Amino acid sequence: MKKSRRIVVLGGGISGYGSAILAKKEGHEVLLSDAGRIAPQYKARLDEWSVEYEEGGHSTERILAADEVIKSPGIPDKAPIVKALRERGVPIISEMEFACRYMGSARTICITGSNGKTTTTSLIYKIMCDAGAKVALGGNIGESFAYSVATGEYDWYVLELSSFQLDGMFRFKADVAVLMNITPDHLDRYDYCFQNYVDSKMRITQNQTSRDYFIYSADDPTIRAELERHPARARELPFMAKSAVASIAGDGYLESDGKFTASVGTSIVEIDTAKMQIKGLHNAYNAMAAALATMAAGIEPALVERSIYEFSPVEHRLEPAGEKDGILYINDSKATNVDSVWYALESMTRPTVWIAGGTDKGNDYEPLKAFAREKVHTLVCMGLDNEKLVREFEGVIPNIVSTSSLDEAMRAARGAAREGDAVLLSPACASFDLFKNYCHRGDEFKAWIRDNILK
Ligand code: UMA
Ligand code: ADP
Repeated sequence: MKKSRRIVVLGGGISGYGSAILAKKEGHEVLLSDAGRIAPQYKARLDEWSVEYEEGGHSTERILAADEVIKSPGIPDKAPIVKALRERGVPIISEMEFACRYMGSARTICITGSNGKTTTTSLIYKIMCDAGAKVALGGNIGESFAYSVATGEYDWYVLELSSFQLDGMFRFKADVAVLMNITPDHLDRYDYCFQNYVDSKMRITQNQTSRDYFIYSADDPTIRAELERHPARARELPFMAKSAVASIAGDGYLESDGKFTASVGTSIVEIDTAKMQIKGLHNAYNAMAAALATMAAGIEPALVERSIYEFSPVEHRLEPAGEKDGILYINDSKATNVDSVWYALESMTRPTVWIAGGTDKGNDYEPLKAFAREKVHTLVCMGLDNEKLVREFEGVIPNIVSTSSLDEAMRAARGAAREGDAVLLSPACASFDLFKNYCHRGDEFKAWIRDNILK
């Protein structure tokens, strides 16, 4: 008989309801506890599985008596209940750590990085689906991984992993691990220490053996430095662009003519990035990583090639949002940090009106100035406090306009754009001053274009 344990799940969002249902299905005694409100659709699923839950506060004594706690990734370590659990020595794990115990012989492709996770994960998932694999998508995207383990039968799980999820993973092992890049982000959760965040990202390789694969950007100096200090045990499949590291022959290798070759053993695929629907150097990296990961999972190169060419941008990531009077509008609302905007500007082939701003996360704008000087003729600042952006780009971009609403920003952008230009929303900032989140910001941008320009 399986041993029943007292499991407490903290948080009743996507991660929490899935974990609680899986724990219940596996015969454990479960309490799900949420400090706020649980959404009606999650309550309905919890009721369906007769999972006990509480909301509007945590009943501390009962939670402290748990054998193990599954913590939702959005709950920070400084939350009083988490501190109390640590003081008591109760093990705290993530949804992934818990769910992997019950996934039988299924295998995982896990993707992390500061930028490019969702695009690369979605592309890998598409390639696997198109090839007919029994595959589920989960982690920091879509449905809960634990819920898929509880309710489905899969051979593969494609999991996007945030650093918060990796922090609660100990015995979990990725069969195929993908690390896109490491640049500063989420430092408020890591004591403002970049190395703490780097250590979290490097956990993607933990427990890997020589039978597993580790796919990573060899153009990323932080990853290279980490690997020099802690060599990987898995089979390494680096990807790179020739321009950045000319001397190393890669397993994914982008030539200056825009073609890349990716090879795993005898499987080789050649892709012309000019023919892909996702544009820019960053998307060449994403496609190389996806090609390597799926060939490592045994997918035929011809199928990999077909799906890469078919793949269109994920919403809010350099997504074309319409063209009128020779002006192309591009929605890159998900670009909430400097590195993602660097790649957006890198990929611009037209003179650009750039809309940026919002809640600044302590950004260093210096890396953006060369592309801004070369490609941007107008910067439209869109935020409640634009002072820093205006100051940083004065003398770099000829025309700078300060606005404090989307409507004002869009009118300014349309007024400044000429035939042959691009209007790019790529904010480098969080959206919380004027919008609910980045999706809301991108949706409003597209709605304005639909209602005022394309109609
Ligand atoms: N809560 C408490 N106690 C607290 C704080 C919060 O009970 O002290 C409760 C809230 O009231 C809420 C619940 O916790 O009901 C929310 O938990 P959560 O914030 O972890 O959100 P989930 O809906 O479970 O979604 C999480 C991830 N969210 C975050 O990491 C912030 C989802 O990633 C992920 O898809 C999902 O788990 C499944 O694994 C989203 C995300 O924004 C996409 N990720 C960040 C990002 O991409 O930048 C990291
Ligand atoms: P994540 O899930 O890591 O946030 P996304 O695929 O959602 O990554 O992309 C987030 C932002 O970063 C978008 O603006 C996108 O254009 C940009 N981006 C995508 N891939 C990369 C990459 N490999 N390197 C840098 N920026 C990227």
